[in-house]
Formats: sequence, structure tokens, C-alpha cells
Amino acid sequence: MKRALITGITGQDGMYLGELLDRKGYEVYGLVRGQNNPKVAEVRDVLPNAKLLFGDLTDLGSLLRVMEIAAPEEVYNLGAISFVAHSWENAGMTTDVTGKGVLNMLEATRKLAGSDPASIRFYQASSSEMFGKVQEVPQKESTLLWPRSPYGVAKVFGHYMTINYRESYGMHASSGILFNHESPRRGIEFVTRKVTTAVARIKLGKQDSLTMGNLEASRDWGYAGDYVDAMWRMLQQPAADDYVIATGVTHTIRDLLDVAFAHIGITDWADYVSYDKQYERPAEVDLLIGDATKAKDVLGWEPTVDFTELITMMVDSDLELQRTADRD
Ligand code: NAP
Ligand code: G4F
Repeated sequence: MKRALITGITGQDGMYLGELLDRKGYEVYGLVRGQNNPKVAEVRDVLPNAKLLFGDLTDLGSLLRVMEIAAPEEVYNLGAISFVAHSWENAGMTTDVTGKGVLNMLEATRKLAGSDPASIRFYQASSSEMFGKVQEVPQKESTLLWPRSPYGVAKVFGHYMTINYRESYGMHASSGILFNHESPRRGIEFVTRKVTTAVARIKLGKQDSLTMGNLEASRDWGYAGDYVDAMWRMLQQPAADDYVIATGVTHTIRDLLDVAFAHIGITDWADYVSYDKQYERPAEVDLLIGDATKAKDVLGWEPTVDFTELITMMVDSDLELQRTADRD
């Protein structure tokens, strides 16, 4: 039985990856932070076989202890402060967790691997947010990075640190440059889930309208269940490398509103959506569209869920959640 450690197991991707590894017969360990983390109950429900260990990405000692207990063959470093808007208000903490946290995990992995640095395979959750003010369309592994947020800058640090540990110490350390991926488990602070939750509530008469920021930005949105499969595939390769994971199709926030509202029978959503400057960002990433040719050629990876399927899946899930909340 292979053993894997997932940091960020309480997050969207952590839960999907935990399920995938469990199905593949892995013994799954998950890093959980905080003394009374409210997500623990949900993780225990979704992943009853996973062993949860307590620690924090900012605390190297805790990571060394967790690594020793889990003794994993594969480490998936998904833990991060991941909400871009939040990163301007908490730039220091974002740097500590999303940036330096990667270095801490690499060090803990290197320490446990000892004289055989490649014996533990390491995945780093890099992000298309690193492309920021995009220097090329579509974006691929070699595209110059130009981050536009403290989160993006922290991710660039983690990305290059991962490459550096691979080149300096011969670690089997790979970075997945993942474009936006969503699901019914997406946090409600992110734009897709904010819209699908509001649309479900509008349909059920629980809410009249929603307030949004920039509707012109474009994102390359895929399904989280597909994207965690790409993470696993990266760690099964004989040599570590970096891969863009994306659908290659981009949509604006307006398109997102079109699809979500159409699913509840509303074709003109203008009366339901208002603008609030508070949701604008100090610097915006205007256009993301990824070229995942390398992942297709080397990993045999391709997305299986398109944009319309993804958003309608999320609206349906939120309708069910909202109805269940009424019954409880
Ligand atoms: P998420 O739902 O926000 O999950 C983030 C996870 O990080 C949570 O489990 C959170 O724990 C954990 N975490 C936060 N601070 C921590 C700390 N100090 N120590 C240990 N764990 C900590 O994010 P996601 O969407 O699953 O994304 C997973 C990873 O991929 C993140 O690194 C994200 O930046 C990256 N990424 C995501 C996307 C995307 O579109 N989803 C795209 C590219 C890259 P709590 O539950 O306790 O807060
Ligand atoms: O859903 P978002 O908050 O995601 P964002 O900033 O693209 O970041 C996500 O994807 C990254 C990969 O590129 C990850 F690395 C990161 O961890 C995270 O998962 O915002 C998407 C777009 C932005 O352009 C934002 O300005 O939606 C725009 N937007 C417009 N109105 C809004 C809103 N975003 C949010 N969250 N809320 C709004 O009301």
C-alpha cells in the first residue's frame, strides 16, 4: 500500500485528491491546521479512511513531525492561503503560508528522504495566477511569469523553489501550473461558487440579487475532479517536471452569469446583478487561457467536463444544498 501526505486536505482539491488516492488503494494522510478546525468533520465524512495529522505550513517543526509519522512516498502540497483578493489585505501571511510554506514542505521532505532525495515524490500546487499580466496567449510552461497579486508573487516563489530543489538536490519535485478549477466543493468566496449559490437562492426565492466586481475578466475554468487526476499523473512519471493544466477555453464572468442564470430560466440577468467597487482588485489578471499540450502528450491527461457542464453541475448542487437547508 502506497502512502501519500496531502497538505490542504480540508480544501476543494484536497478532498477530491484524497478520494482519488483512496480509490487507488493509497493510505492517505492529511495535514490539518488549527486546534479546532471546523472542516475536520466534513473531511472525516468524505474521507473516513484518511489519517489526519495536525500541523501548520508556517511551522517547520510540525511538518517534520508529520512527515515522520506519515512516512509518505508521495507528498501533495496543496495547502495555501488561496483567495487572491484576500492576499492584498494579508500580504505577509500569504507570503508566509503560500510562499515560505512551500520551502518548509520541501525541507521536511528532503530531510525525511535523507540520502535518496528522489525517494519521496513531491507535488507543488502552482497557479496560472503566476502569469498575471500575461506575456503570451495561450500561456504554457515557458511563458514569462508576471504575477499581479501578493498571492501570485508567493506562488512564483514556491514554484521556483520547487524547481530549485529538483535541480539542487535531485528531488523528484514537480509543479502543476493549474488554471482555475471549480466544483460544488469550491469555497463560496470564489466567483463561480458565489454566482451559483446566489442563482440557486434567487430561484428558490431566498435572495433578490447579487453584487459583483469586474465582469470583463476571462478565466480558463475546468473541473477540480479532472485536475487532481493530473496531479497524480505527474508523480507517476519517471522524471519530475512542470506542467500546465487547463482546458484551453476561456470565458468572461459575463459568460458565467449567462450560463448560471439560463439554467434557472433567466436569460436577461441585468436586473439581478449590481456592481460594487469593493470587489475590484488593485491589479487584475485580465485574461487566462492555458495550453496543456505537454500534459496531454506526456501525461495522457485531458479535461472531461466543459464550462457549461461545470456551471450547471454547480447550480444543481447549490439548489439541492439550499433545499436541504430548508428541510433541516
Ligand atoms: P482551498 O480550497 O482554499 O484550500 C486551501 C487549503 O490550504 C485548505 O485545506 C486550508 O486549510 C489549507 N491551509 C491554509 N493555510 C494553511 C496553513 N497555514 N497550514 C496548513 N494548511 C493551510 O484551495 P484549493 O482550491 O483546494 O486549491 C488547492 C491548492 O491549489 C492551493 O495551493 C491553491 O493555491 C492552488 N491552486 C488552486 C487553483 C484553483 O483554481 N482551485 C488553481 C491553481 C492553484 P483550512 O481549511 O484550515 O483553511
Ligand atoms: O474566482 P476568483 O476569486 O479566482 P481567481 O482570482 O482567478 O483565483 C483562483 O484561481 C487561481 C488560478 O488562476 C488560483 F491560483 C487561486 O487560488 C484561486 O483559486 O476570481 C476570478 C475573477 C477575477 O478576475 C475577479 O476580479 O472573477 C472576478 N470577479 C468579479 N466579481 C470576482 C467577483 N471574483 C470574486 N471572488 N467575487 C466577485 O464578486
